[in-house]
Amino acid sequence: MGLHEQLEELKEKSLHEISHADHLKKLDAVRVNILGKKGPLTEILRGMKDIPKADRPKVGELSNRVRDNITEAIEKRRSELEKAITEKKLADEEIDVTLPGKPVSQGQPHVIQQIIDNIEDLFLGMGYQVIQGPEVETDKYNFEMLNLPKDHPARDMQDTFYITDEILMRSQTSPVQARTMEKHDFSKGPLKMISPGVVYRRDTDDATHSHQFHQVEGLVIDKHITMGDLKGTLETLAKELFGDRFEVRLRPSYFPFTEPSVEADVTCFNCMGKGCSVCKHTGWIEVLGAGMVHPNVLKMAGVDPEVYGGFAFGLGPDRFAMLRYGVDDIRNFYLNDVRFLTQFSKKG
Ligand code: 2U9
Repeated sequence: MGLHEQLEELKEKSLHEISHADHLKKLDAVRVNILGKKGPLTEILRGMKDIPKADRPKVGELSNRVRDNITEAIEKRRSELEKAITEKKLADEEIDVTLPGKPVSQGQPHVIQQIIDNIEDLFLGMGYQVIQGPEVETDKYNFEMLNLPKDHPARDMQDTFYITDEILMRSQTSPVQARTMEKHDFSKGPLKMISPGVVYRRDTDDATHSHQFHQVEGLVIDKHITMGDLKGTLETLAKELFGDRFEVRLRPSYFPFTEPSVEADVTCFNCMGKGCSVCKHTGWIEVLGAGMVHPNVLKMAGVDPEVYGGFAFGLGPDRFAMLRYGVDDIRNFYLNDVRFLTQFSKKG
């Protein structure tokens, strides 16, 4: 058989193999087989030396055409196979838009955090800063700086988790205020802050006690701050948090870090002041403690009590939440049972 016929036959055979290659790897193998160095095309071309010189250009031209035809056929087949792969992929991934959706359950802030968020929003709106601090504290900032020296009987008021003699789990958020007051540059203006956070006490957990709970404390230090400013601030807090019809009354009390000290009651939300079992028939519910910052506390933070003064208050969001939602066991807030927590979902 002449080179001419061999080339024609190779072309036919190759085109057949190419059209029957049913995936890309096979097609590639076919390509290497036919067009490779050891392939039949190279082999046929080697035979060129045995034909008359005059015939060589024609055979050369034909062999080029055969090579081009084969290459073209391979490329065509490759794009057909690639297209089929893409089509199969798309068919496999087809989404049935008529299927019902799977519900996505969305989380929400913990009920205590919701209350803290409300309080933060209110005070941020009145120009206060929200400042957080360490939960592991030193004796100095948790007690000493708050007018509770080592031998002070009021230290017995709260049992504390000590880590060493000097390091402890904070029993109040007041150390955050002490640290901030110490750093504050009063020539630049007053200090107005609240410090929300978790505090720790060595209590045995029961329905009304938890060894871990939350506090939000507030502090304002400036020239000419009076108890009237304190009462006005607490009234704004009560009305914003509970509603316009709520009143605040102050009763004398004692805290080592404030003098004078007060306890603040708000109108009972249950009977609106008429007297009921929730407020033990007084018409009032105790919600926070407060007072004018003790001169010793100011002095220890490097603030001159002759020039500056201020008020401070402390409240417990856990107690707020218990009163507001009628929760009778504080431990519910820390068990994190979703059946309990989702009852406070704002999304319903
Ligand atoms: C500085 C000076 C004074 C913060 C205050 C209270 C009164 C208070 C408790 C109420 C219930 C916290 O949640 S609770 O356990 N707090 O009664 N806290 S005055 O006084 C400060 C704080 C910081 C530097």
